Amino acid sequence: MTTLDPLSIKKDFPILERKIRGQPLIYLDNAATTQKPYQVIESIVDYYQTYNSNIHRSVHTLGQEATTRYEESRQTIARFINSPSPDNLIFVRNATEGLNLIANSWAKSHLTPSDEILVTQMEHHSNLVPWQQVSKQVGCSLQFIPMTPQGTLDLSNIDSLITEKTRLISIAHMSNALGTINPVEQIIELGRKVGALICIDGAQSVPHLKTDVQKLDCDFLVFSGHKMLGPTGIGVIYIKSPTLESMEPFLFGGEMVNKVTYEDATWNALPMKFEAGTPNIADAIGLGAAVEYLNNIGMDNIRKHEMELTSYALDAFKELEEIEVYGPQDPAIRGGIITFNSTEIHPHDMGTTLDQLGVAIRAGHHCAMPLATTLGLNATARASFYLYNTQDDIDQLIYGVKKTLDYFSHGSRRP
Ligand code: C6P
Repeated sequence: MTTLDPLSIKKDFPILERKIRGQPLIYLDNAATTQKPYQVIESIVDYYQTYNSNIHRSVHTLGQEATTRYEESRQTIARFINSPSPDNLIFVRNATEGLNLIANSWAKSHLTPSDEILVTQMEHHSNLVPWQQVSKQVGCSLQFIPMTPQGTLDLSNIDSLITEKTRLISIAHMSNALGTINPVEQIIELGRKVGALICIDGAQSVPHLKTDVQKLDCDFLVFSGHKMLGPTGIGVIYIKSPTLESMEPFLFGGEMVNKVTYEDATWNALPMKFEAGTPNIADAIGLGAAVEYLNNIGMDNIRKHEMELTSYALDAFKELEEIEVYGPQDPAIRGGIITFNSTEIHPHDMGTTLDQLGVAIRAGHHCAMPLATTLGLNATARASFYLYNTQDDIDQLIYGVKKTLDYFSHGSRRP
């Protein structure tokens, strides 16, 4: 039995009281972005209403309060992922910017033409395109861990893929397009044997799975605040020492400097060295509030709840013969993401028709076009869950899918 109460959690999310086309909103697009509780919204309002100020600069009271709250938020997030120090965390705009920071500040200066970067066939564009650019610029090669037809990683030839040439392995912990939870621990262990650095794209995993960077022993971890109840425009990158200290910044300007002359400059202490210009103060504080909210519920409870929802949804979809569900069938290696298609209906039509019933899902290639091509698909429909979703939400989804199938197959009345 689940140990969290989604119905009482729902009450913390004002948007979930909304009606869409006269129907209660059933929000199942959490892999794209999650909704925000009062606690997060109020923390942002509180910053702007009571202590709005720039940070790390001003000696006045507001400046000190804002600096304290910004740095407290960094500490809260550092504890959340068990970082050895808050100084290993850099605030960025989102996971995408975090990956670009690694590409520009580490990969371009540390890799050579004989090196290899290893990713998987199921990466989001944000964990693929930056590495394509690095390999073009440096002349190194980009390798791919293939997928099985079930949407898991095919590790049967992994020894020939992770070799002495592999300098960086960058993989999604959880696929946004299939929900697959990848065996990152096993891949990290293999990477360590050949001295490769490991980057984990935690955009889909950090919001849903308890994450311990020391236990994982990864070199880089990136994630986005907006997918874990926090605001948009704020993300985090964790970088392990001493890799962090070996990196040069790629954004230059105010706040990231120590001493500046007309000719040259030296860099500020970590992590400010990588946070050039005025940062996104309000949203960094909002992300701290989001992490406190998640801590209060408990990440293990969230995972358990999502596994139950996923099993329930997988069973319900099995009853629909016209629907194919992609990705692993075992909820133990799958997050709360159900990607599905019908041979008869374009996923955009599915999404639009479900919207008539108040059910919000995503349709498209989910920013993983090569993965869709590998599966021989242009687009899929995707429902994704979070802590406030209930079995009733899934019932409404299934009802909507049935109505849509009925409407498109038999031309019956629009739902
Ligand atoms: N996936 C989705 O609907 P940003 O946009 O920077 O916050 O996150 C990028 C990103 C990186 N990796 C993975 C695995 C992701 O899922 C995402 C974002 C959203 O699936 C928006 S495309």
